[in-house]
Amino acid sequence: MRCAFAAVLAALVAAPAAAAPPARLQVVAREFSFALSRPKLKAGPAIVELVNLGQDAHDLRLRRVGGTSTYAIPVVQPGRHAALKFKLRAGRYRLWCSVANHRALGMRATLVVRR
Ligand SMILES: [Cu+2]
Repeated sequence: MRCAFAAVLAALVAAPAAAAPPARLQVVAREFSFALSRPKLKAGPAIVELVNLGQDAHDLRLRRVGGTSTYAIPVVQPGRHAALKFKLRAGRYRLWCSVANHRALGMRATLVVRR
């Protein structure tokens, strides 16, 4: 029994870095702001969760500065949340809400993704 446990432990320790869990970012939306659970993430797969603690519907858009593709979490109703997995390259990302004029009202943020 003890040997089997040691073997499992050794296998876990030897697991390649590719098996590392994805980075996680939680974005809390309110009128009219975004609060990020962390300002920086490590590049690679990331689970981004949008939590709507406001009274209006909100969505989330992410775009790397200098990049051409925009990642999106579709509209989330008040009191609800949604999460999507993205593969993020290193760089600086702009985050915003694309509903009505929410971006101009303050629903924007910056995220740094490190190598
Ligand atoms: Cu919004």
